[in-house]
Amino acid sequence: MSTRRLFLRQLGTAGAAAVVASNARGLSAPAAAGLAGWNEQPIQTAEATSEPMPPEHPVAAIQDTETPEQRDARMAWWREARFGMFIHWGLYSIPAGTWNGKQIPGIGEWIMNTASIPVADYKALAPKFNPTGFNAHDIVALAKAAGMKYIVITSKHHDGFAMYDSKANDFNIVAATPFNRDPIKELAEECRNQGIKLGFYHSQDQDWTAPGGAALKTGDHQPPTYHWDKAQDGNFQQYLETKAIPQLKELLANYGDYPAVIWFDTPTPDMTPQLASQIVSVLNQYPKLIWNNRLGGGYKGDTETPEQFIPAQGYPGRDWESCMTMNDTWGYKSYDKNFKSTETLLRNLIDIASKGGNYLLNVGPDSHGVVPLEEVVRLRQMGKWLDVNGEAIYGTQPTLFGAEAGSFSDTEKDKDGKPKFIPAWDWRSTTKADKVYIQIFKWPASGTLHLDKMTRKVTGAYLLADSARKPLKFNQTGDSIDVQLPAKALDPIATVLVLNASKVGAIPPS
Ligand code: H79
Repeated sequence: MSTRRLFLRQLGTAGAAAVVASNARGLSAPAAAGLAGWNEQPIQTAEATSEPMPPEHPVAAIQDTETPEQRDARMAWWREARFGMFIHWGLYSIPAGTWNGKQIPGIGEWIMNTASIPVADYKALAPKFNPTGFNAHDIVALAKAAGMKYIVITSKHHDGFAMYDSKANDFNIVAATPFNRDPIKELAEECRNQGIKLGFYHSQDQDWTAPGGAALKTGDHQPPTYHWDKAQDGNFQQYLETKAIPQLKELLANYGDYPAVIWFDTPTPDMTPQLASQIVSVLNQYPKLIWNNRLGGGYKGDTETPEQFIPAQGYPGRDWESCMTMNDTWGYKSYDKNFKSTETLLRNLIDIASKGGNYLLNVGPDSHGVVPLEEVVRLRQMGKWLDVNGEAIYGTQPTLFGAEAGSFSDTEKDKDGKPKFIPAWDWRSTTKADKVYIQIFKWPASGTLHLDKMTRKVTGAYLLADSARKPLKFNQTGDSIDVQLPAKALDPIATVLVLNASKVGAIPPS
């Protein structure tokens, strides 16, 4: 089996329905150069279907044994949440994209790999790390002001540096830096106080400073390990048993009722079903825990994790979460100013909600522990919109329509030769038991919003941004409805129309 197929397999996506990706910049996914099949959308090919099924797991995961009701209960808060904050923060915020005077291309947290930095040189960053500007209260308050319902922070990224007080390995923020504080503990306390969930990103497979840890290929690094320093060589199983798993145990045990989520990343073929089972045995001891589809070893986890794109049609029947950066890096890079507009970020959130997914939007604090101002500004603007319109996002079900998201081109192909998905940005829709929400991006020039296939009987209409909730006139004939809107949009980005329309009042199909 090719490495690429193995990656798809390990992400649990092989054989699922083909969907083509788009994002609000109109790029087909994954847009980043050199992604080389990693985290690609599932592609149904003869090759994929003819492959043998994944091997039996020595240990069944909780997802394999729980009832649908237990699963619904376990996933309830996450499905309600819709919007979370990803925090990528670590030693890489010191070089911030520059090494030996050279700007290093690519994502900032990959600098050690991309610039082939020797282990000893990278480890020498730790004594320089003293992020006294870090304030857990302010970051949690920022997430809340943005309307985010959970935070996922890097407890250890691929560089192997633990951002918490680890007894299992001393390359960590308490033992190896002058800072001598545990930011994860501080965040856990603040999240508890401010009523928001906390999850931990944990790079279980790649680890570039621990002997035996894996490395994905970049540049001219050589197979089979793609290491660039002898200090990285060792045994993967030993790495797991002496570092990754002991650290996972610490993370699960030492922070009270958190983590609510463990966010694994970049499984490699090293993570066999047997080795992954050792991790699953640990996870199974935390029956409320949610973990993603990136453990490896063929485990599907709880969530699909499209990275830097929004799937054209979501993942019907699966929980999913699009993670994205605001600029072009996860870890802080001083010179990356390519920030998406608040309009794009809000459209993405709405687009994702309309397809039944969550948006995990990243911030990359700098080496002082401070969130860049551009990110703060955008998050606050998103929060303002959500203050007014949040009920059209949180706890909603996907659209009853579907065609509004866009369509597959007759002529343009994506890079796999499949019809390209061209998103449309007129409106989106979300649903609740007694309401249909229409998030209008492009205000109709006619002053009338027309919907086909409105399969519920509408009993009232108003705009969320209208505090008086003035009833709007509408005319419904069968499943076709026209709503008379005011002359101008109430919000420059998205004005939300509410249609009172309950499931019970559904129009019988003619
Ligand atoms: O944590 C963030 C990324 O660091 C991590 N996942 C998100 C959430 C991630 N790791 N790997 N990848 C994403 C994709 C791998 C991309 C690669 Fe490359 C392509 C590795 C080598 C070629 C990008 C380009 C990174 C280095 C060069």
